[in-house]
Amino acid sequence: MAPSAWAICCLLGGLLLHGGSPTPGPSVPRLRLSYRDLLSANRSAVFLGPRGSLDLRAMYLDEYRDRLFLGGRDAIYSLRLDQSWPDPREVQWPPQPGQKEECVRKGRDPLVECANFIRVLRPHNRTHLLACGTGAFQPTCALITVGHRGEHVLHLEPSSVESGRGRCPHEPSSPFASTSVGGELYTGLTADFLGREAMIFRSGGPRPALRSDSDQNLLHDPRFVTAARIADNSDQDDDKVYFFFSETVPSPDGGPGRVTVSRVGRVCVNDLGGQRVLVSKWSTFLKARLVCLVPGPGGAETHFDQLEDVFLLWPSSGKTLEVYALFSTVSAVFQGFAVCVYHMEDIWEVFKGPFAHQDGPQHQWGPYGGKVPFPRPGVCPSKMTAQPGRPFGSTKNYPDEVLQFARAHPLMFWPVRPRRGRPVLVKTHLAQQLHQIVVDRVEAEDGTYDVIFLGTDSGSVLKVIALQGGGSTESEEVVLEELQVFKVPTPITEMEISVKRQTLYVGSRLGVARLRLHQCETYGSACAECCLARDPYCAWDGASCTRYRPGPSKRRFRRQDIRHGNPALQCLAESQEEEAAGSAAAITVYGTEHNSTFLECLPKSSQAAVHWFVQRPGGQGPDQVKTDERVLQTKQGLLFRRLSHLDAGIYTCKTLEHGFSQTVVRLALEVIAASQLHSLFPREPRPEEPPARGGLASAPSKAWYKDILQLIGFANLPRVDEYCERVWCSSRSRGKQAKGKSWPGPELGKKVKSRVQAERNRTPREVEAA
Ligand SMILES: *[C@@H]1O[C@H](CO)[C@@H](O)[C@H](O)[C@H]1NC(C)=O
Ligand SMILES: *[C@@H]1O[C@H](CO)[C@@H](O)[C@H](O)[C@H]1NC(C)=O
Ligand SMILES: CC(=O)N[C@H]1CO[C@H](CO)[C@@H](O)[C@@H]1O
Repeated sequence: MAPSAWAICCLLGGLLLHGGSPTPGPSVPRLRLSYRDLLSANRSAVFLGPRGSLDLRAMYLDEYRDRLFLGGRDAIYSLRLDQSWPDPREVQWPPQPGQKEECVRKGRDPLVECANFIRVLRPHNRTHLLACGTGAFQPTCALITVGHRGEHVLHLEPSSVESGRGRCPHEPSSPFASTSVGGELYTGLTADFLGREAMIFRSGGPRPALRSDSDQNLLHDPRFVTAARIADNSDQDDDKVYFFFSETVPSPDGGPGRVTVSRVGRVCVNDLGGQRVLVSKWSTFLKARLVCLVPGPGGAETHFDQLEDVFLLWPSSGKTLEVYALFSTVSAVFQGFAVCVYHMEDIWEVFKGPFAHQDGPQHQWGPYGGKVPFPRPGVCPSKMTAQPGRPFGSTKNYPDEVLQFARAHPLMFWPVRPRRGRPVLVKTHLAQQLHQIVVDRVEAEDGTYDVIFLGTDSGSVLKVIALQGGGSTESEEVVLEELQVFKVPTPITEMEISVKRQTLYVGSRLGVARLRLHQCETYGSACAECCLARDPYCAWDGASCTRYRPGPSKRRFRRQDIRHGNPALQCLAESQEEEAAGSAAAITVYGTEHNSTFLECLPKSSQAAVHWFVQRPGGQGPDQVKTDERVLQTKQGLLFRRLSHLDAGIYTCKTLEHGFSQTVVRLALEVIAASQLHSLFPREPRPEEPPARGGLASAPSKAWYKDILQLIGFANLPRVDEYCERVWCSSRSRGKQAKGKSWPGPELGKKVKSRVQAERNRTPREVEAA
């Protein structure tokens, strides 16, 4: 049974997803790898903890110790990166006795809120980490012994447990950013029980704690995203901690309402606060707007104002840091995402520029035009300020006038504009939301590329390159792969890259996955397939698609063309060989007259256009297959709804991508006449005969086929879909790359099956059902 169900679900997949057109747009991932594809190819491995879910809230990648630390619900984990994955160590850290009950008594949710959700995991010194958790709405911190490099220990120092107020939010999920510098913890958070008192806070060292001036309204409902220490120059005294966040501020033109804007803010590491003004408060805090917009016709701009995530791309020596920022729109009309890149130099320039000034709440903002006191507000006490006769060695020596000015003018007038003035990547019609960004700068044969990894809300990672067009500002986007890292759809909340290990660590609430950045053999075993993939990590080495490593001397010519993906130039000799090999092998499949049949063709790339050709016995050269309501071309192959004996012939499925044509499969279709079949099957199939998997079924059953015909009614689409999913598509994906689907009965079935089996052994990739 089941042949027609197969046909229907493929038909639906084809029609619903593509409206019949075989060429999807460029922003469709060229390759989609399912959860099982990734596991079976050893591309990924997942750690969900002993209870099947970690409720992950924090992740710290420690490349020095070769360990990954995870903060979950009531527990901390340590995984080794250099040994077999994951070999975990676990420390249980539930709330203190009584805290959980108090949390419930205060009206908090016992399951979702009243536990110790670990949100801070930061280095403390060479043997210890600082960990802080929400402690069932009573934030708590402790030191965790992790041992020296090479040891794999993990335990909590009971004597170190103390209040974590200001260092960890009360809520398990409120936006939060932290970083540690010299044993001190910098946090951007809402620090009170009700989640209203937003601040930037520093604590944990010998110096007294420092916080934001709350009366000044320096931060408007901030959503902190990232915090990091950045050295502005070689003078360590000038080091600052930068915070990236969004705010909801009163309309900047003095009008009614509030708007969301994104910010970069900073404080000096050596800030000690003021002596009479701003005591125990930041005296060097400044912030500037980050702009990410697409200019439109007639000045209509599309703004991406909500900051989702930030990745700092540290340069090889001699260049400045680049800030990759992922934004979303706050528009109610449409959902869009953009990636903008900022040069640290441009951020510094904005902080050196004029301060923003407003004469009163109803007035417009303008550049401050008066005299700015010395030392310039926001400047760290350093060689610059400590001049002879001007003893400004500490912010405590700063004149009151300077501190008053800093208090009144925390905002810079100019916004920070992205490199090239526009996003490198814009995504507007995504079915998914984007939450996380990580970037890897990769050397390829024809230049350097930034490979962007984007974590979605459906448990997958998109691997994208953005190519800058020569001269023009437009960029071309290539979605190389979509990798379904988690089995079930779950938002990606953490992403860290280890360039050393060529690995991405991807976290969701459920757990964490280790994902290899590339697996070149996935693209196929032909030069053209490798070239069309346009993956900067991969090149054709003459025999296979392998990792490209730039070397000082080009030992061997590597074929790669990221910019154009043109295999015609790169793979001329190889492609002729491949084409010759392609025409040699044709798999025979059988169909029965008057029944439906299906010829499967699953190109690796979803960006290729598919064309079918047929060579009829005794006919002229191959003709393109004419489709009509009897012969349909779907995303998965060619469907004959009612086979005629004239359909017999050799069918070739070819793909066209970047002007390059490739043969995916050649199938010799033999049509068995209806009369002939009766002599083959004088009896009904025995009921105990199980239907074969992957479309190879025993003799058809009339009653069943009728059921399907009824279901075909288009009003019943969801049900048909569901039906296919359960009965047929799921078994199909188990059936892997079966090239021909037919149901001639047990005898002929065996013959086809053995061929298909051989195919399976050759191609490890699975393709998920539509
Ligand atoms: C999978 O990857 C791990 C780590 O890279 C390696 O140790 C292991 O041998 C691999 N397994 C297979 C079947 O390739
Ligand atoms: C790290 O800090 C802990 C607690 O302050 C201390 O006991 C330990 O000796 C320190 N380790 C090193 C290597 O300084
Ligand atoms: C639905 C349909 O036409 N099924 C036919 C498939 O072929 C066999 C053999 O000729 C017929 O018995 C079925 O009725």
